[in-house]
Amino acid sequence: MERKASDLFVECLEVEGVEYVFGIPGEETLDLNESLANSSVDFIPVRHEQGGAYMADMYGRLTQRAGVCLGTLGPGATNLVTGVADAFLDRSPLVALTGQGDLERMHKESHQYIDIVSMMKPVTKWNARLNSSHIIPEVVRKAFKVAQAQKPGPTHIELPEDVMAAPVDAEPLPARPNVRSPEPSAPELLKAVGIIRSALNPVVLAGNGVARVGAAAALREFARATGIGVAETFMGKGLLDFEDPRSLGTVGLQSRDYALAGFEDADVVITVGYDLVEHSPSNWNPRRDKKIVCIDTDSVEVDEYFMTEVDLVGDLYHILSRLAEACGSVVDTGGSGRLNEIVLGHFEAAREDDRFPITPPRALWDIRQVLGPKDILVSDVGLHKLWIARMFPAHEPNTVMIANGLAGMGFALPSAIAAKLVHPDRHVVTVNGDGGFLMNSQELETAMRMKTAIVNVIWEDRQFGSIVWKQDKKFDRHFGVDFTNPDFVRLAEAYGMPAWRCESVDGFAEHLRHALTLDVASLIVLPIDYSLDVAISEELGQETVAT
Ligand SMILES: Cc1ncc(C[n+]2csc(CCOP(=O)(O)OP(=O)(O)O)c2C)c(N)n1
Repeated sequence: MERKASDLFVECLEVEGVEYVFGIPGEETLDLNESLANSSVDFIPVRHEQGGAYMADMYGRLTQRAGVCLGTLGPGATNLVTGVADAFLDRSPLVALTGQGDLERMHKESHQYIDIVSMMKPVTKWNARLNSSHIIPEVVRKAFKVAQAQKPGPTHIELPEDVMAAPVDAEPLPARPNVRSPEPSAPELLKAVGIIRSALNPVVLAGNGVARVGAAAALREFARATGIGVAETFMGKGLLDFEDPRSLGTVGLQSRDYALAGFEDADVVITVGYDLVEHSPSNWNPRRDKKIVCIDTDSVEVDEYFMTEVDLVGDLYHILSRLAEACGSVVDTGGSGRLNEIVLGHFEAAREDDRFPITPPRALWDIRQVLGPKDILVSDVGLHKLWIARMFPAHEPNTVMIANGLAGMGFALPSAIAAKLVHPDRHVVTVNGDGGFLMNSQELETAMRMKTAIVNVIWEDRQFGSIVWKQDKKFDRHFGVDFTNPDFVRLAEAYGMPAWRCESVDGFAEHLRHALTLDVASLIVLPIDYSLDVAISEELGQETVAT
């Protein structure tokens, strides 16, 4: 049946199961937006394309189906880039759509034209210009297939205006579930079993990949069956319930984290879904003497500190289940609970900490008390992120959402909106610095309009806290990091949003409890005292991360 290319394009999105397109239309996306308006796909206008990209990113993280965002040509597309790059480094499936001028004006200087396909190349797994309406079914199918394949990430399609308005006679290709990963060969599995069974002090380092493919249950069973302790990266928080006796805590903030979780004494490290982009292996294998059994969904990066004995590439659930059976409880187990003892000890003690402005551990303690095990805490990027990553105890995977690849400020608010759309039945709370919050605060309007009842907590210190922390350590002073804030309560109220400023330490939990009963988004300003060093104790060593 002949129809407009943009109609066919949107039919292809429908076949892919797309629920939302987050973005801002432009004069060069008029046909596409009209086709979206006539479809089952919800177009969600956002207030900055970066916000739309972060929403698509979080939708992808939580569903493993590509989130879709849209910007027009030129400035709309350049505004998308940071969110797309975040999805790239955090391995989140996303399809970015950008408008473009007519094919006939791309060879010359013309209004708002820049080469967006080249610009998006380094932050996508694949991208293309749609230079003919007949290729729409293939291009859309490919964009989703590539974005959703392990390791997932963003793809990008550029949509020239004249192509989208052209008549076309084609049908969408059927969506297909992504191909299951291959099984490791029997010799590879046997080699891994041999290494694990003969290890003296094995430990597991589990990362984002496990949460991504929903293999936490298999990891828990592997840990239970073998008795081997599991340390988690920031993005792996909750893969084991922190109360699980095999949980060694969240590693990566400081030099002694790994030692205190048992890595110094480990002869074998089993990495599962571990991405080097989160934290370099030089931190836990400085002498390059660990035997590494690497379990991942795809062939791993080469790094001189990460020379693996055996790579088990494939379906993590399957591989972990096979290893759990084959390794049983015959192994010696390494790992040390010392990191957890120190960190959780401080966390527990914080319940009695009545200082105001509040200290980070007390604030986190209050949040943990009011959130259920499956509720979601989204962290922005800054010193608060380091506190959350290190200390906030998680029960389930994908309940503490941390951007740790690109780590861009301004992530929390827009992505929390998407988290609430995906999980309307769960509470979603964001913690932000006052620096990062203002980077995407315009999405408060989107939250109100979408009726996504998220609670935004701003830790207010009127500084770029993590930079202050680093400068003070390096130069004994800080500079270029102080600012003033708007009255955040009145800012939120201007959007029609209930908001409160905490005036006492007990006020925070009271406001938070109340906010979580509301069916609209809300905001809490919490004066924070960052004089307590996130390093907590000298025993934990020097910091080794950048926020
Ligand atoms: C978009 C972006 N710009 C700059 C940085 C570098 N950076 C990392 S943390 C930080 C300061 C964050 O300050 P704030 O949001 O107030 O949070 P706090 O550290 O005080 O908790 C900066 C500037 C970044 N990660 N992302």
